[in-house]
Parts: sequence; C-alpha cells; structure tokens
Amino acid sequence: MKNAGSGSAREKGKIIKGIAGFYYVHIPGRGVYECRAKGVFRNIGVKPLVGDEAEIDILSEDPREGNIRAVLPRRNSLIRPACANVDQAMVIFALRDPEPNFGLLDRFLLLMQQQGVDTVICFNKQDLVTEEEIFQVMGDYADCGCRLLSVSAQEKQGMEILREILEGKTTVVAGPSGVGKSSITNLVFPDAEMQTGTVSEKIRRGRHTTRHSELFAMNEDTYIMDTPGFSTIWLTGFEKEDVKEYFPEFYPYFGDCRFGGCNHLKEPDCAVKAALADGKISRRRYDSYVNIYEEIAQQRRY
Ligand SMILES: Nc1nc2c(ncn2[C@@H]2O[C@H](COP(=O)(O)OP(=O)(O)OP(=O)(O)O)[C@@H](O)[C@H]2O)c(=O)[nH]1
Ligand SMILES: [Mg+2]
Ligand SMILES: [Zn+2]
Repeated sequence: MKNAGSGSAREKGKIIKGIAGFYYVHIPGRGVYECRAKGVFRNIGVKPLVGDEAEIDILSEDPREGNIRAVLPRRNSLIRPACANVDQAMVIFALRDPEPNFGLLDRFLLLMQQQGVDTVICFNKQDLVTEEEIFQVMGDYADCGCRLLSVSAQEKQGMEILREILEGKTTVVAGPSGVGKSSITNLVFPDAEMQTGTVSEKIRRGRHTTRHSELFAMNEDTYIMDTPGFSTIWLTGFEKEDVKEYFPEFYPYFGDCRFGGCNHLKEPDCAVKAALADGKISRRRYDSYVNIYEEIAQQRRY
C-alpha cells in the first residue's frame, strides 16, 4: 500500500505498548501502528501510558506508522504497574515454584486499594500442591475483600471462570516473575485479535520473561495487560495508623476494642486479637499487617 500522504486520516486507537519512545497503537479492524508522540506531550506534560486512548495521524500503511496527536481523558491511571483506563487488576501468585511470598501479595493488595482498583487474586500452579495447601491459602484470603480463585494454566483448570472474570473488562495482570502471567494471558484468549497481523514482536510464550507491559485485545471490549514480574513493593503515602483500614477482615471487630484508636498490636482487650486467637482472622494476614505497620512506622519522615 502507498503512503497516506500529508492529508492523512486521523484515527482513534488504544496504546497497547510503549518501548523506547515508540508507542504501538491498535486501531480496531485495521491493526497496530508504530507511532511517535512528537512535540505534543512536551506541551501538555502528559506521558502516554499503555491503555490510553489516543488520536493518531496515520503516516503510512505499509509499514503501519503514525504520529500520536492527543491522548483522550483518562478514566483512571495506575503508577505501578504504569497503565491507564483499567477496570480491575488480577494479581497472580504461584502456589509453588516460585514459593509464594505472601508479604509481597499483601503489599500489592494495599497498593491496589490505595489506587482504588478492584483486585482479583488468582493462585496458579495448583497442580503442584495438595488440596489441603490450596484450601489453607484460600482460607487465609477468604475475607480480604478480593475475589479469589485457584487455577492451573498447565492443566487448563479454571480457565472458564477466568474468562468470565475478564470478559468485557480491561484487566491489568500483575505478579512476581515466573508465576504464569503470560501463560494465563495466552491461554485464556487464544484467538486474541492482537496476535494476528501485528507488527510488534510475537507474543511470548512459556519461559520467556516479559520485559514490557502489553495490552492484548481479546474482543472489542475485553483487554488484558501482561506486565513484567515484580519482586519488591515500596509502600509510600501510607500512615501507620491507616494500615488497618486496608485489612477488611478486621472490619467486623472495629469498635469492639477497649481503646478507640486501637492499632490491634499490644493494646489490652483488643477485639481483633481476640478474633485472631479464635481463628476468625488468618494468622498469616495478621502477621502481614504487623509487618507492614512496623515497616511504615520505621520509614524516614522528611
Ligand atoms: N506446573 C505448572 N507450571 C506452570 C503453570 N503455569 C505456568 N507454568 C510455567 O511457569 C513458567 C513461567 O511462566 P510464565 O507464564 O512465563 O510466567 P510470567 O509470570 O509471565 O513470568 P515473567 O514474564 O518473568 O514475569 C513457565 O515455565 C510455565 O510453563 C501451571 O499452572 N503449572
Ligand atoms: Mg511474562
Ligand atoms: Zn484492637
């Protein structure tokens, strides 16, 4: 096809990936255009994010190239992982291989709550553990306020319910490296529109580590974003007294402690600790709470 020329059409699309100054914009029914964002962002001070709706001038059809002229107003945006216009996050942890770091999961849940994003927790690799272990972990998270499921990408277990959770939404998939984020992304929607006719590198499978966030269009209104794995989460903008508000399993006991400002640590007659002793609150989650509280208490104040 020949170049569209200077009187080129302006089209609307979604930024699916950004690498080294290039943005890849998917225009439904047409394909993915490699774009620059010349000048315009220096003026308005917005850095485009994966998930942004953008207006582009098409410069060429073969190869597909364009220039981003504007980013449309965002519904929301996340700092970590950096993205815009998501409906929910799905955090994936493996039940084994790698061994789950629950403290990291709990920090991620805080981060998502802080940013106001609904989160689904997906435990993967259930084929590697016993039913008792699955039951234990699901029990620990039963009252954390997130939808919860356990799957195996390898055995293709739980894929139907996963699809149901993702359908019609834009979901950012996050989690440590090696837990199966890419495996699940690839499995859930094997006929992703993005995988055909794309100019970007081929979708990575199996052992290949994801290095860039990328949005895949599953159908017209379903997108899933694969992201690189993380290994640490640095919590900022929290006050230690507020940490308890991020543990929904404590809510039923608020107001029943002897002290109004009880932090449920060493205070006497604490209803949360009584519930913990009765097995009504998970020890793992409570320990995580104490840990995060102490970490924030020790953060330097400037
Ligand atoms: N046993 C088992 N292995 C799995 C399962 N799901 C994925 N794996 C394997 O786990 C490894 C890592 O999977 P990926 O999908 O690349 O993990 P990822 O979360 O995308 O990792 P990064 O891109 O590094 O963040 C691969 O070897 C997969 O084959 C599962 O349900 N069970
Ligand atoms: Mg990956
Ligand atoms: Zn208390």
